[in-house]
Amino acid sequence: MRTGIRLIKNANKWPDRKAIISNNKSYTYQNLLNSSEIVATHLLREKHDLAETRVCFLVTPGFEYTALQWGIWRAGGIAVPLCVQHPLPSLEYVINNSRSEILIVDENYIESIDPIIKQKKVIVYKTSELFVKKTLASLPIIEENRRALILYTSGTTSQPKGVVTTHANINFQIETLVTAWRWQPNDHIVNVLPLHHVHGIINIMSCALNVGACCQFVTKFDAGKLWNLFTMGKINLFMAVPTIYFKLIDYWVNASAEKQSQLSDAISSFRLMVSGSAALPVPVLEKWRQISGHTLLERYGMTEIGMAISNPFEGERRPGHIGQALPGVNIRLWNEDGIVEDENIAGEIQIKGPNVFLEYWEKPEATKQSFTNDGWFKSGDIALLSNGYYKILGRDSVDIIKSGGYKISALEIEDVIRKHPSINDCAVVGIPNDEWGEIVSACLVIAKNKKVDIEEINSWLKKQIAPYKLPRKYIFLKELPRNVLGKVTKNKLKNQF
Ligand code: MCA
Ligand code: AMP
Repeated sequence: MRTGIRLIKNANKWPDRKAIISNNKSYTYQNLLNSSEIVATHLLREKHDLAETRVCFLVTPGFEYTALQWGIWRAGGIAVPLCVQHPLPSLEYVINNSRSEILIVDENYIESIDPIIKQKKVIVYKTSELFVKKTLASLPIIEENRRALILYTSGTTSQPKGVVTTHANINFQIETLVTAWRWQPNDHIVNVLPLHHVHGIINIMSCALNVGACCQFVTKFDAGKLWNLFTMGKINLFMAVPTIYFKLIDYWVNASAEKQSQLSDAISSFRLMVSGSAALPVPVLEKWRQISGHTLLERYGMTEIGMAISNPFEGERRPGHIGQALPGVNIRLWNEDGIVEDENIAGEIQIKGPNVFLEYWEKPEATKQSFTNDGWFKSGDIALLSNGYYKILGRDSVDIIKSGGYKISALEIEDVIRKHPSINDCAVVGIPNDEWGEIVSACLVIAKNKKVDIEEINSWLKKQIAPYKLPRKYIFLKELPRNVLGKVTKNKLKNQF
């Protein structure tokens, strides 16, 4: 076999096992191997190796998505998944910033990206074109240390940065979770998460496919439909963001007593249920325990590091805590006094290990800034250790918002809003919310003699930013509260909502 990509190597061990269910169809590992080889052949054209060419793809989660990702890797390319909910400017940003040379698009998104196609800067394929059989090319050998994936993440800069992970990073990120959470070939997981983030791509899809398990895709989250799927009796593993558990609870609470007991029965025999991407509120954990008999396993991760800290598979899963370092991952807390040696003292979570990303794409200065001089990645999350378990206290930046599990930059939204002709100034903050974690909220200063209509602002914004970044609350002020240095006092502003 001619590849160093662990997922491909492993798939050859169990070709006949069921790998994927999507669109009511089942696919084996052999189907994945065959299709990804065809995709790789098409992408290579006459070349021997894509040699880390960036390949963007705007594709609905499912079998084709997975085969394309594998095909890009097998041809030697870097996979750059695009968010299917993003409006044109956000897609354009990722395609241009990654300097992608190839763009793969599902038929149903073609029209929406017509202006990009017309620019003719990238080679565009319709997804179906890459699955047409042809004489197979000889595929390059992919070394583990080659770049594999770029995921865009929002941070303390206005525009998202491309997080580059290598095949070695990905192999390790998968391996540590497979070990810690005891992934098994008989596992059957449902994936309701978007596939432009680590949670959906690594924790669910890739862990399942690494062990010969089955990953079933649902392309749009719907609490009722998901509960229905749970009652079919096939699924035994579930992972999601806290907002999804909140919505599943809401559905259960509103069901009849008979239905409630049917739903609870369906999930009581699951092997494992995991929550992450944002803080799991203790009341949600408690209610889910009452409904399902499961204590949700809460874990902590980040695009730059995959998963780093987790409650145990066996042993105490402590509500309100994220657990302990995963196997092979080094964690320390750091504050202005240096490394935190004692329990109950707050510090920034810093991470070192084979899970940590290679670089921010073409941003050497930002990459350097995100590590300490002795090579630890600075997460920006503040935590303490309490009786051997880490507990998150907050973030060091008020400009990062977590809503529905998505990381959102307040600065990015502010930059867009300020371009509106009726708005003089604005500040965006995250307001705590039981369902969403935080709600994106904007304070607007209207330009003199102008009027604004929230609906008009929202539909104007929708054309420029992803729907999950839209402000859901607005207030209007004559001027923004600022400190003596002229900086907006966002914590003060939050109280005004
Ligand atoms: C949607 N709505 C919202 C928000 N999003 N309201 C407030 N805040 C929001 N963020 C509203 C819409 O306006 C609409 O309202 C209604 O909710 C339904 O909208 P829809 O778009 O259909 O939402 P949904 O499909 O129900 O989405 C909820 C979701 C989604 C499934 C929880 O947000 C999601 O997939 N989140 C997961 C993101 C993720 O994978 N993050 C991982 C990244 P109306 O009905 O009034 O019109 S973090 C990561 O990967 C790291 C490594 C880690 O640790 O895991
Ligand atoms: P992202 O950059 O989208 O990968 O999001 C990573 C961020 O999500 C982390 O830096 C944390 O702030 C947050 N996060 C992930 N898991 C948890 C958790 N279990 N509890 C609190 N915050 C979390």
